[in-house]
Amino acid sequence: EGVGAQEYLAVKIVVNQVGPNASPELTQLVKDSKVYLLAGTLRPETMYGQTCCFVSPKIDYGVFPTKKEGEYVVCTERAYQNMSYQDITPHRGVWDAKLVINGKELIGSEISSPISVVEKMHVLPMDTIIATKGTGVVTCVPSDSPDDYITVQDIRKKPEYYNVDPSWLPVDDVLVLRSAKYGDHTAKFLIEDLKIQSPKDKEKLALAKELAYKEGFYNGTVIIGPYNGMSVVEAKPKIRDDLVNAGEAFNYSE
Ligand code: A2H
Repeated sequence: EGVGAQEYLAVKIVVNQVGPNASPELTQLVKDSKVYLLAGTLRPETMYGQTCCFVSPKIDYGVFPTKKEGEYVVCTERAYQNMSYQDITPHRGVWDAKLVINGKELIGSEISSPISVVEKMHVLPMDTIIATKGTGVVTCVPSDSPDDYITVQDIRKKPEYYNVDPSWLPVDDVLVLRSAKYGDHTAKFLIEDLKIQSPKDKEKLALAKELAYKEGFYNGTVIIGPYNGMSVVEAKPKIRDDLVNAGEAFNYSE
């Protein structure tokens, strides 16, 4: 664990329909209740550009109750346990899951996030998700996250290797931020500039992530939505608050 607390935004992504790998229990729960994937992000200002959502086929997730009757969120037990001490869950210090599922069960699910420009999205696999960070669920913003961009590219190259139906892949990237250094498609710029070939190029991806983050935050401008034209520094808390006030996200720290 690092020093101090990291302020995450947990974004609630609606599961509309399960994919081909879902168990009968998960299928039934999604039919009868509201089930959300809980994506942990540090970049709320990019959420207009979500095009899919990633889970890891190597991670087990819990489907946990929220404070609302008949509503559930999917995340790692570790994340939910953490939340259970932040007055976010029904009972402090209680983290019993309704269901425990492997990430594979979720892949191919049909999902949506009201703030995203893309109406119908799917769940895709990301092997580099770390079980001990965030919620274990990563919402995909290929315009501004080098990790997300290269992961989608890799799946596009060899969908059969990933067991992904090509129709689940996002069509176009949605451009949301502009910077003088990297233009309107920061992730693509950095992936090409640093010649990153695959999600396994760890060191280069760490550098790309660092460069993207700094430029996006300090010199970025929003180019979409209600804050079009505003600096990222100004718009970031506004977009975060809008999501929280709409009930589509909540803050938590870890
Ligand atoms: B970010 P930090 Cl547009 N494993 O959200 C791997 N990556 C994870 C994760 C996990 N368990 N949990 C969260 N993340 C990702 C948006 C975004 C993010 C953009 C650009 C950069 C970026 C859309 N994906 O992250 O190591 C999540 O992706 C780079 C900083 O704690 C989360 O924010 O800084 C970020 O990594 C948290 O990683």
